[in-house]
Amino acid sequence: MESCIFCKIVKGELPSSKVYEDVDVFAFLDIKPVNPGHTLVIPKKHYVNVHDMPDEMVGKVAIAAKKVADAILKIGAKGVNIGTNNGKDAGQVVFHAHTHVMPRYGNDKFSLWVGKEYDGDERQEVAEKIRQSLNP
Ligand code: DGP
Repeated sequence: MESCIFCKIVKGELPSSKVYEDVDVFAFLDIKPVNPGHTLVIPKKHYVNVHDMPDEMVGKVAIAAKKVADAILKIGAKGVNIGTNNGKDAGQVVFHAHTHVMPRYGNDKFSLWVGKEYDGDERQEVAEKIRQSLNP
C-alpha cells in the first residue's frame, strides 16, 4: 500500500534495522523497544492485521517470530513475549499486520495486563458465545 510505512520499510524506501527476511516475511527492530532487540515480524504483503491475513500467512509469520524469539533467547534474554495488537481498541497503531517479539528480563519493569474477575455466570456465558461463534 502506497502510504504504509511498513510497506516502505519492506521495499527499502524507509530505513530499518533488519534482522530476518525470507520470501514472505520481513523482521526489523521496533523504534520504540520495550527492551533492546524488540522486533517486529511482518508479512511483506500488506494486510491490515491478523483478521485480514490468510491462515497460511499467519503460520509463516508465527514461524518466523519463533525463529527470531529463539535467536533473542540465545543472545541473553531470559524470556520472550510474542504478541499482536489487532484493531485500534487493542492498541494497534500501525495498520500493517505485525507481531511483536519482545525480549524480557526479570527486572525490566515492563508490566503486562492485570486480570479481572468474572461476575457470576459470565465466564460460562462468554465461553458459550465464543463456542457458538466458532461453530455457528
Ligand atoms: P502497534 O501498537 O502494535 O501497532 O505497534 C506499532 C509499533 O511500530 C510500535 O511499537 C512502534 C513501531 N514503529 C512505528 N513506526 C515505526 C517505524 O517507522 N520504524 C520502526 N522500526 N518501528 C516503527
